[in-house]
Formats: sequence, C-alpha cells, structure tokens
Amino acid sequence: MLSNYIDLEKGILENYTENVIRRASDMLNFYQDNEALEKMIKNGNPTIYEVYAVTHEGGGELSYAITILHPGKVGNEYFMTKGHYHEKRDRGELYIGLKGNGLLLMQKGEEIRWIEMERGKIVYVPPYFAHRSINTGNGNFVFLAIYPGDAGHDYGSIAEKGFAKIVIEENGNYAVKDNPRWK
Ligand code: S6P
Ligand code: ZN
Repeated sequence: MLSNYIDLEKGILENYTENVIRRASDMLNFYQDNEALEKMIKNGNPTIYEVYAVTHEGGGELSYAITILHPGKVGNEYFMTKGHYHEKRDRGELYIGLKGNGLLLMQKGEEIRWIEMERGKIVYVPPYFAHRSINTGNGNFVFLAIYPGDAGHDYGSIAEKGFAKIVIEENGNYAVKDNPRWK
C-alpha cells in the first residue's frame, strides 16, 4: 500500500483524507471590521485558508495537516485561521513552518504568547493552549501541524470571544494589539 507523505519542497500533502476551505463568508465575526469583511464577501468571497489533513481518530495515533494561509487583510487585520482549543485540552501539537511569514498566537487563560513563523521553524504548542495562525507576509504562509489523533477541535469559545490579542498592519509592519472585544 502506498504510504502518505509530505513533500516539503512543494508543501503538498499527498493522499490527504480531509480538505477544508475557509472563505471570507466562513469568518463572519472573527475580524474587528465586519463591514470590510462583508464587502470582501460581495467582491468574490476569497479563500482565506485551505487545510489538507491526514487524520487518525485513535488514541496513540497522530494526525497531521498542511495549512495554506493566503495573504491579505480584513480592514487592517491580517488573514488568520479561526483558532481553536483541542477538545481534549491536555493534547499538545507541533507546528513546522514551510513557507512564507506568519505568527503563531497561543493562549491559556490570561496567558498569551506569540512567535514568528518561517520556513524551518518548529514550535511546540503545549497542552491547554488555544492556537491561531496569522499571515503577516505578502505570499502564502504554509505550515505543517502534527497532533494526537484523539485531540479533537473546539472552536466555540474562540468564535465567541476571540483571543486577547489581534494582529494588525501598522506602518507597513505587523503589530500585536489588545483585542477591544476581549472580555
Ligand atoms: C490542528 C491544527 C491545524 C489547524 C489549521 C486551521 O490541530 O492546529 O491543522 O486546524 O491550521 O486552523 P483552524 O483553527 O481553523 O482549525
Ligand atoms: Zn490544533
């Protein structure tokens, strides 16, 4: 049987079992500037990110996924993933940068961390931390994530409140700011 593999040069996951495409219309209320988002939806509803995953549900198994996060902004806020906790909160994850530039934002209660991502950078997301990726560059930001098969994904609380920080463009650079909607 042919095995699944990842071609790091191409940033492609062969024989993926799941594919998720998130367009602007899937991101309602995730950004500060809903008006800008609605305009974007009317103007072609662009893809914000694509995920190609090989998933294994069992405990002890590993799942893995490549995310292609497109470049762009909603208002002054960079394109980003929805972000989630793992349903089983004590499950960690490993992120490996493949292409482009981004940030990985992690949050546990009031504790918030972020780290720049680029090709070759490997970052551990510890258990209990919600995580979100942000494309701060001009091209696609691509990364590989490896996580326990039984981790599960909980989007609810992030969808409701977001993270404590937002990432915006300011004078040509990214800036991490307090989220006015937090709390
Ligand atoms: C899965 C891992 C990633 C994300 C992907 C999309 O545990 O963290 O594969 O699923 O980057 O983000 P989100 O928040 O929409 O699942
Ligand atoms: Zn995850």
